[in-house]
Formats: sequence, structure tokens, C-alpha cells
Amino acid sequence: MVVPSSNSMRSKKTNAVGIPTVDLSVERSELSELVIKACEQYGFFKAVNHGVPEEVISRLENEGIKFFSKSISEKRQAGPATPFGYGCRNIGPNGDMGDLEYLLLHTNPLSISDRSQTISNNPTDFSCAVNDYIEAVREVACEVVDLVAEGLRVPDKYAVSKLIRNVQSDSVLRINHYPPTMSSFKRDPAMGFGEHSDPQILTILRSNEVGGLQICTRDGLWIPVAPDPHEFFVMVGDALQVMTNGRLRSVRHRVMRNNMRKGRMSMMYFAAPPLSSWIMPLPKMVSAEKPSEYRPFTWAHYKQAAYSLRLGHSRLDLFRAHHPLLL
Ligand code: GA4
Repeated sequence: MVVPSSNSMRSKKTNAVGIPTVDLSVERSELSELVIKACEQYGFFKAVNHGVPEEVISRLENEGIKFFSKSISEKRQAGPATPFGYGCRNIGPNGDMGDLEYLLLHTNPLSISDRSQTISNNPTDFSCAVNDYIEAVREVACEVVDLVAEGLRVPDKYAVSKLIRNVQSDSVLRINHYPPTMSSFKRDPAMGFGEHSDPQILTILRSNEVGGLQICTRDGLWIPVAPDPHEFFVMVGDALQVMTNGRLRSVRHRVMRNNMRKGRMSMMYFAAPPLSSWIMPLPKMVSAEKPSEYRPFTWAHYKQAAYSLRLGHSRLDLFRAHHPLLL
């Protein structure tokens, strides 16, 4: 997946906002250090020279554009999102709302082929575009977690990527569409998607040229992420935070809709393990000096907890080894 680059960008800070950029084509041992550093500091980085062909990205983007330009009654045929399918304004089952519409799909090819019947007038084109995109971004996600494992000197280098590659993986794909804002005089920016961290292992995000994404730094500062349609943004999810015993931290993020003259479309691949997988710190990450911060739980268990709370609530606290309710 990783292509050689002629102009080696290495890891550098994007001037305005300090977000790290990692060139996935640099030499491996250097690369794994850069990935770890970015994931420790921000839980977030921009990945360049990722090797995913533009054509794979644009085919899915075009399918998204076609779908979201349909009439609301046509789009509703692909919903409601419970949790999969077409959703409009409602996020999750607990009354969270956002100024967006979306498609949420399980990455299982059978489920995609089934869903595509109500999503597209040409279901084969739609499912091919989705499957090709998932295959490509799954490789990016696996590459990143392998680099993390290498950098942390985890003996089984593929321990995490094996979960993502498992045929029973519970990974999902989400395409969000934030329609343009009507008035450019709107003073209060509307919340597109409220603050949260992703529950899964890793998220690979791509958006069009419209901004709005913000990430929260460890000091609690919200910083805007300049959009880049050619590159991917990588986010550490809660499950990877647990597997690394808190060394890598999941990133809190949100999408604000101020003055969007054009609609924002983003596509996220959420890399997850199978439902029955146990999530716990990798043995290498636990020692007498650094005991496990979390109790073991299955991914199904964690998802259930995630879906039982509203967006902004931290679900990881429920699984801390020394949670006050467990004493
Ligand atoms: C955030 C990341 C993914 O978009 C998602 C979201 C899910 C949903 O929209 O159904 C959740 C949200 C996300 C976290 C908390 C729960 C679940 C909405 C919500 C209130 C698909 C996911 O896996 O978790």
C-alpha cells in the first residue's frame, strides 16, 4: 500500500494548527516512531503517501454525491439508521442530534450488497465502489497498527491488525453529508457532529475540501483541521487506547458547521475487532510499574456501553481497573 515518494515530507507540523503529518513512505523504523509520537501526542495525524489510488476514493465520493442528491423520500427508503442505513439529524439511539445526514454501513460484503438495493439505482456499482474503498483503507489501517506494534516492540506484530482483518470484524463505514449553511450571516456555528471519541481501534477519515472538523488536544484546546481531499486523517480509537494501556490516546473530535457554502462530505472507515474479541492491554504494555489501567471486556460489551450513553460521555471510564463503583 505504501508508495515511495520523491519529495519526502517526513513528519512535520502543519503550520497553522500543529497537527502532525506522517509520510507513510519513509523508512520503517523511523516511520513507526513518528506514528507513535503523533498518536501519543494527539491521537491523530494526517497520512500522506498512503498509496490509495485517487480513483478508488473518487468512485465512492461520486456514489455519495449521487445518493445525497436524491429527494428526501428516496433517501428515506434506505433508512432509518438502526444503526445501519440512512440517517438524518439523529445520531445514535439516545436523542443526539446533528446538522447532517449520513449512510452507516457494516463492512461485511453481504450486508453491503443487501443495503445497496435501497441506496442506489445501480446497486452493483455502489457495492463495488464501497467494497474497493473498504479494502484499500483497511490496508492503511492495518499498516498503521502494525507500525504501532513495531514501535512498541510488541512480540506479535500483527496482534491488532489480525483483529481488523478477521472476516468477522465489526468494522463500519460511514459517509456523512453536512449540507451547505443557508445564511452566511449565521453568528453561532451549528454543531454538525457533537464531541466524542470513536469507540473502535482506528478511524481512517477522508473529506472533500470543506472544513469543519476540529480535534481536542490533551490541554483541552480545540483546533481546526484544514481539509485535504487527497490525504487521510488517522484517529486513535478507544479500543487502541486500551490495548496500549493508555500510552496512545483516543482523540476527541467534533464537526462545526460555520459558513459552509458548499456541503461537506466525509467518509470514515472505523476499524474494529470481531464482536467476541477481548479488548485488554497487550501483555507487553503491562508491567509492575505500569499495571493494567482497564478491566478486560469484549468488543460487544464495549459497543453496548457506547450505545447506552449520549455522544459526549466517556465510556472508557466504565472499564477502568479502579472505577469507584467497583471498589
Ligand atoms: C461515533 C463513531 C461512529 O460514527 C459510530 C457512532 C455511533 C452512531 O452514530 O451510531 C455512536 C457514536 C459513534 C458513539 C456513541 C454512540 C454510538 C452514536 C452514539 C451516541 C458509528 C460509532 O461506532 O460510535
